[in-house]
Amino acid sequence: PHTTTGRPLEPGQLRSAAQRVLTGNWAGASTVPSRGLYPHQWSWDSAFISIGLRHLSAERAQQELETLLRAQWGDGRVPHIVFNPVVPLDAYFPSPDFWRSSTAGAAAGAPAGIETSGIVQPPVHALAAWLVHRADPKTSHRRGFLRRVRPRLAAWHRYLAEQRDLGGSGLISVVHPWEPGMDNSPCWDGPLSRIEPADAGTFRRADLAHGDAADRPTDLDYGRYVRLVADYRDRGYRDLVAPHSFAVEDPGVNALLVVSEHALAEIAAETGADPAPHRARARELTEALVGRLWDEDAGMFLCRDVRGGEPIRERSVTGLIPLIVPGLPRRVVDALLRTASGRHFGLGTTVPLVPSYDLQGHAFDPHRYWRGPAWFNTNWLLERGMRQYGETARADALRASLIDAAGASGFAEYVDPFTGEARGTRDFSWTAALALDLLT
Ligand code: 9WN
Repeated sequence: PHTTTGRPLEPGQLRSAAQRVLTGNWAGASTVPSRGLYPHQWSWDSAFISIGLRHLSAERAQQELETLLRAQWGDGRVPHIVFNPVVPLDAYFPSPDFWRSSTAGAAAGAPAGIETSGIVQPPVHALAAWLVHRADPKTSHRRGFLRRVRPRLAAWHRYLAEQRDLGGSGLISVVHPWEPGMDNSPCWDGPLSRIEPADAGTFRRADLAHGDAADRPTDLDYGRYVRLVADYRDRGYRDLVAPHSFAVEDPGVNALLVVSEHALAEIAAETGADPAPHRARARELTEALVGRLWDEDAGMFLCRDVRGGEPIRERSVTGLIPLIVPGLPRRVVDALLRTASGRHFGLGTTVPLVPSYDLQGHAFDPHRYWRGPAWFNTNWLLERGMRQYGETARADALRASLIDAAGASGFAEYVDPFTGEARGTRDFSWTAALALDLLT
């Protein structure tokens, strides 16, 4: 078992410790986010994990993404969980018997031989596939990696464009708080308050067996998560048959789609296909993102409640993630950098890593999941964004903090933004993978 020293590790130690986590969490054809809390395959986790794995084994990194994409539905959606059939049903909630993808999702083209969830996560996959390819083009060519994943990635993006523009703005919407991957962000509190929670007696949370209840979403949150899934499932996981009761345009999710469209353009060019449609789509999405979600007064992007028709006035790290989008107006870049280091996020002034939520916000909690703690994937994205805009000193500082916090916390799922104290589960795969990526 991994021990937490509470002190940063030397690069050599960190590299072998990260490798140990990824090897320990490898399940044969993909990696679990964590052995206890998350014993299946998760969509955006696998994308981040493959970005680290590429430094250990190009073949495994490719397999990670291929396994996920094999569970793709006929309508193009990439499910947020691919269930491992040998894991007991009660190890994770909601389990396959709750989602019932192979039956309830049949009309949407859910695969028959494999159980998955029916919602999605942020589309980081094309970016990951491109980075994985570039790490070892020879192995990639030999295995026909890009040729095999390209049509699936294109179908995935097509699903989002055609089925998920619920606000009619050109941006995509998420229809469940699990979709943006930031489950209990205060951004969802308003839109979720309209949802009648499912009765707590009708389901059993498995997460509390592995995590401290004070670090996790509340039972009331879960009641609403369950209600939203049950409603979606009961309409056959179809998006356009009736309005979704929860629909939000999230800047982080849309930014990741932009970056993945750019990556898909590179993948198309590399495989002899036409990159132009992906470049055009990336441009359109970038314009819609800035036009619709940029908030000059906040100095950052805000989520938009599609049902209520209003911006959501909460400052979440998701509103800084668009820094990874290339070609933003310089005034937007400068404002994002100011906001990241200003009093609401405190980067490099009061905290070493960007917290998930406004340090000054009414709902801030340094321990509760996406309501304050610092997460490694969001900080990795910001580091990349800073570097792309020539902010080398800031990026170097963030990189060093991220590497230190990953090692000192035993590759925690998230950390207290002030003290760096480990919270959530340990030996968490994307923390290990992204630290490894930054070390390399
Ligand atoms: C629900 C696996 C996932 C991450 C998410 C994170 C958490 C799941 C949960 O774990 O969500 O999908 O059970 O809480 O919020 O970002 O992908 O690591």
